[in-house]
Amino acid sequence: MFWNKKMETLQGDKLAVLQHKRLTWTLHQIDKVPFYHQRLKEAGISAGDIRSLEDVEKLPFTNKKDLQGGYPFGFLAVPLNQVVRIHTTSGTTGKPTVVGYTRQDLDNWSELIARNLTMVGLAEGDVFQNMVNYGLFTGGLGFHYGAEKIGLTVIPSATGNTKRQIEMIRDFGVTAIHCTPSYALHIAEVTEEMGVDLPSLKVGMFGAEAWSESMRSELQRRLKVNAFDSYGLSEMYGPGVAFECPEKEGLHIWHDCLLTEIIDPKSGERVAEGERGELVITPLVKEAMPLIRYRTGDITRLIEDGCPCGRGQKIGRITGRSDDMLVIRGINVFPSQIEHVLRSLPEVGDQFMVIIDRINYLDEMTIEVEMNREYFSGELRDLAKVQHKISSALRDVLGLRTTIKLVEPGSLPRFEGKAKRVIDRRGQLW
Ligand code: DLL
Repeated sequence: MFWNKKMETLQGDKLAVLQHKRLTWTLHQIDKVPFYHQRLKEAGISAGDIRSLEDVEKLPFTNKKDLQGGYPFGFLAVPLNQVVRIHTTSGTTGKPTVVGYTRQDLDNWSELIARNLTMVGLAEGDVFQNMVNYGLFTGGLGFHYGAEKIGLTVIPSATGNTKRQIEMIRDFGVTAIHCTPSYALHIAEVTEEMGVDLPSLKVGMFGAEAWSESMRSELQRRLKVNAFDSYGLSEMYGPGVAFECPEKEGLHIWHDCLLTEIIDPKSGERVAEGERGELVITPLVKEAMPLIRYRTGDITRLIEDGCPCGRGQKIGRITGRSDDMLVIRGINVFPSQIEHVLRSLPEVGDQFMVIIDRINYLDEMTIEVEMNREYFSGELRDLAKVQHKISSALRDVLGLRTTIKLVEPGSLPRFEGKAKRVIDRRGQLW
């Protein structure tokens, strides 16, 4: 099923002509932002120098720091009275990133969400529970309006009160849910504790944080849903940027609205075709906050080999962020690799927490792992066996020795939004 078949399946020259036309429009739009006006002047480039899509490489990058430097409204290309909504990202360091939307931006955003929901088979008659934060976080309102646009019955349940959420899914005959994968896992856990079935549920759309294939299998098994990965970032509207089709071999990134590149995060050079690197996006139709070559920090690869569903370009599942890569004793580790290993072991329960310390100048990684109740016999000998199994599985994948601390099921924190699973204490003095 398509929402906008023409755009979703546009290919070849027709697509390139449209992208180029929109890129040129974007370059005129960004020129209204003093930051960019100055940047392009310094780089000696004007919109006229971008004669083809390839020329985008001549343009300077934009990164999160630049956006923070423009706090609050320095990146708006339209007067504030044309901005009808503002979202911000929390930002763990420094000022939050502020994103403004014109009415047209909101329409375009809903269009992308509408395409995604239709792509996974949702239509009028489906009942959709949106279990993400409805505030400044883009996941709530973003999905909400796209879902209404295609006529779903939307329940804006937001986060919290998990038992009530589960009752609503059951009582309202909810067919589709949206939340972070960590919250979905918690929903599964509480549903099991309550001993209820959720027979109406068929689709789960999960995103806003990295998750793995093993987590997908687990969520599909425990919630009995068909689980789809959803990627997005506030700077590009929010969710809706890229989404899996039923083939589940990558996420379609909407080529008529977003121009993509993959670069080596260190050198800034483009990587060879199909190689993994940092995703850089130039949005092509953003009015209020146009950007050029925005460095997402997300690590993925482009998949261009054609999808049986007929839609265009895809990105691979995000495997981590260039800035959350941990360097442990010189070895690069992404938290998502740890998650993938842990979730593939049946002895491991629902949650884990990675703690990194520097002891006598050496990095030490301890992973607190909740045990699966079924394997929790209480026998010390069995525990040692499990500990050993987990640490060798991790050593095989990461090439690193880790200390595994098994903890009781249910004892680690649960998350309603994005999970925080790494505590890096190396920089701290006490
Ligand atoms: O997380 C938007 C969103 C809401 C996406 C709901 C999907 C569903 P931000 O808070 O700005 O926006 O965070 C964006 O989250 O750069 C990635 O690092 C990460 N991220 C988002 N989706 C995925 C995903 C929303 N499917 C940042 N897999 C991005 C891995 C993801 N990481």
